[in-house]
Amino acid sequence: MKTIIEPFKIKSVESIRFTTPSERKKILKDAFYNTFLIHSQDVLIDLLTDSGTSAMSSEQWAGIMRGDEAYAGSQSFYKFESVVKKITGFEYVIPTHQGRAAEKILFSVVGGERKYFPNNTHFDTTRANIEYTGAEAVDFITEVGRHPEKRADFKGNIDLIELESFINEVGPDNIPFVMLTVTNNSGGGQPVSMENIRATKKLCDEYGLKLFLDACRFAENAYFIKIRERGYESTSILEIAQEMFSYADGCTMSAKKDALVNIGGFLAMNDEDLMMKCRNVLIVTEGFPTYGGLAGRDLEAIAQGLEEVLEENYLQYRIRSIEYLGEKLLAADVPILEPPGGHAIYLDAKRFAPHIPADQYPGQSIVCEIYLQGGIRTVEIGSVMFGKYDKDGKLIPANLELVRLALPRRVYTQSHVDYVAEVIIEVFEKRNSLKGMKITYEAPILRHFTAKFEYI
Ligand code: P71
Repeated sequence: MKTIIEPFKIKSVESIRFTTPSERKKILKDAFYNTFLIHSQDVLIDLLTDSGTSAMSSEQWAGIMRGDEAYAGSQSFYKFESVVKKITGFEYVIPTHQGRAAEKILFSVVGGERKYFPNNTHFDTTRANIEYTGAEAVDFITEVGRHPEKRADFKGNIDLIELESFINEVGPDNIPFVMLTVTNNSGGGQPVSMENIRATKKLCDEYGLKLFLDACRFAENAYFIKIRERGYESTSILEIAQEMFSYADGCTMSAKKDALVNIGGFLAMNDEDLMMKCRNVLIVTEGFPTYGGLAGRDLEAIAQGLEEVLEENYLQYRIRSIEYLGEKLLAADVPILEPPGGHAIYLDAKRFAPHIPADQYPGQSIVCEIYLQGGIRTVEIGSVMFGKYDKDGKLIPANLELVRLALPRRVYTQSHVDYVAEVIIEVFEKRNSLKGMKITYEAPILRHFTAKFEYI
């Protein structure tokens, strides 16, 4: 087989800025060792997130010019709505300015004290929006999904046995719906199989529960189903996505991922009563139902991006780029979460820096060293992001201590990825000199965005 190439050519470029190691030392200190606080001009390669960082196509930019900016009944809305309906099959589509706005609206309607929302693994904003209403967010990842070193095709699957016993324990009346995050971001960008989605739907039906998808990376999930699940080899990505959504009653979506845009999201569902309640919140918080916190041009770009993301050449290149980085790191014995996920490589900080205990945030220490070494910005997805405290103020660590290298879509080329691998391998070679860290400031909610750190 020949090299899988980027299925695009570059029309417009953006310079990236080189810094020296001593400059980076100062920059990192001034940012309190939190990569969210570094200015992007001080970053050479930005792997902080794949969210809102995609390169748009010339067709999307053309859509930006075509955007209809009417306050009500914009043409761009109807175009957006028809693409979302084609893919998801849901009756009602509510545009929002990003994924968490969809979550905020939905959970403010269905959440509240003594309510429970099971998921394979909630991402941080979903968990935060649920907990903000007083409800509880609970994760039921399968056993294999808890082990970064174990390979399996669908490590994003929800554990249906645990889910069922939980439903019986708290009672189905206290569960407004079950969620599945495709792909499972906090668990390593791992896909959920069609079989698991179907079985979750069946279980939900038995208890009269609804099922919602957190669909941010639905196309990457669909591609994994195509290449890994029996019976889908010759099914199109669109048809796979349609089947995935057919088992659900609704979805939340951050268009900043698989809709290949820089801003946007939506909420979609079949239940008319629920939609009306959500729409009322939308009008108060986001805007009129035909723009929902976005400009008409944003809706055009999303509509076009949702078509492009279904192209198989694109998804093959996308998934292969991540796998390529993973292979380079594995060849140098760098411990990563296996197999590589859909949008990112996750370093396994517990094995990378075993001398640093969880309450000294090994992932954060690795994140800092990667920046110092090569100007690459990554993010900790471990006890900084998901850690909690017990009543004595002792850290309850996250299940996994990970460092995420998220690849923006269509932005970096193979030589960028080669450079990233070289830097990570250099950091790994001097791992024994990595030092533990402590938090000197933290906000009460989503602390990772603004936390300040120091070396111990
Ligand atoms: C990611 C993000 C964006 C992010 C969020 C928090 C800290 C760092 C970066 C956002 C997601 C997501 C899933 C599965 C909902 C959202 C919220 N991910 N569900 O991975 O991954 O979407 O950002 O549009 O509000 O870097 P939003």
